[in-house]
Amino acid sequence: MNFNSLTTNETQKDLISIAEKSENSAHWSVSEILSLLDAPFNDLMYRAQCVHRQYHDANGVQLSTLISVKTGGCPEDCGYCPQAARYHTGVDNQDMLALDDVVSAAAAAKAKGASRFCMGAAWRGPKQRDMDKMTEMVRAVKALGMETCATLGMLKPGQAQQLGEAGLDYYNHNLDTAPEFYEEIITTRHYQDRLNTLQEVRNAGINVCCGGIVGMGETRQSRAGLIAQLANLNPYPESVPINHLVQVEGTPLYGTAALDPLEFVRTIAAARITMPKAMVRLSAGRQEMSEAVQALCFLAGANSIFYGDKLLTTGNPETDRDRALLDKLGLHAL
Ligand code: SAM
Ligand code: DTB
Ligand code: SF4
Repeated sequence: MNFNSLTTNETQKDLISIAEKSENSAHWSVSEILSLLDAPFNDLMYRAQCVHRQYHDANGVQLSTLISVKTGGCPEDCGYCPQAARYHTGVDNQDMLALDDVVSAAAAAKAKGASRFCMGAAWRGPKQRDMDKMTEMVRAVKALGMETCATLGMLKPGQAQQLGEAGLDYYNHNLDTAPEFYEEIITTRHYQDRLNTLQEVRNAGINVCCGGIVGMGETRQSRAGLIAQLANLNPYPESVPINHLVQVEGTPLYGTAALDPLEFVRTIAAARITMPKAMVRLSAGRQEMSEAVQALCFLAGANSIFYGDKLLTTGNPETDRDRALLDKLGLHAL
């Protein structure tokens, strides 16, 4: 399907048939998603809004707060990441946070209006002693009445189940990019490793939070390839974080040519159309984004953000600023 060769009415008809298809969670080819990304911007946004309003509160935004429970010193070589030990980024290898500190940060996030608390660790994957501490943290945060999320790297058989038994609601594990571009970004693990962990999470009955990063020098085709991978997971993830690369000095991806912000917006719209029931999170990169671009992301179907002054090691807009933006746009916290 080539949207550029169609009249506006034909384009809209085709976009509508794509939306109908998405309801049935059918298989998405990379070229179908590329057609979405290639569509006239207004048509794409219109379609994304139609899907969004069919499945979600049109003006609701879910707020998740992040904490890094184990920062730096990671053995992996992810080209975007300031926490990889091998890059000189000024992020040091730190000890794991104490339980009390995590619980008080979660309580503070709840008091500011966050509904979910996501605990991240700079590991290839957790060791058994880490699992003991993590399950304690999950239990304690859950006891505050918050949704819990963790992102700890690759999981071995049985580990997801332990987290689920402790009360973990979501596990975040990103595919990051399309399979063909993956090896240019990460060599210390494979795409299939990521898919295996996602399957462990599914089998344990934990909600899947899985997305990727754009702005790493990938092509539009690779952005389509990432969305296809996510949309074709069966079932597709409940939560889809779309991160804009935060360029950190010292990482291999520092200095990558800037992505046109409207490409980011298009990627959000494609995620919304192909994964209609998912919460699509406008994730990393908001601090560097104008309010106008963020507003377009919400219009494209993003309905979740990271809320709190920090992501894991890099900055995020101040909560007061975010509150002001939500107010200005007439959006409310879910
Ligand atoms: N170590 C675990 C792992 O990689 O699965 C969990 C933490 S890791 C920091 C979580 C995710 O953060 C990565 O998969 C990546 O998508 C995202 N991320 C890391 N650095 C980033 C950056 N500079 N810009 C945007 N997203 C980033
Ligand atoms: C996700 O997709 N994005 C978050 C969260 N999951 C863990 C992480 C963003 C990290 C940005 C770089 C940093 O702050 O270190
Ligand atoms: Fe380690 Fe995760 Fe960073 Fe990769 S993204 S270097 S696995 S902390």
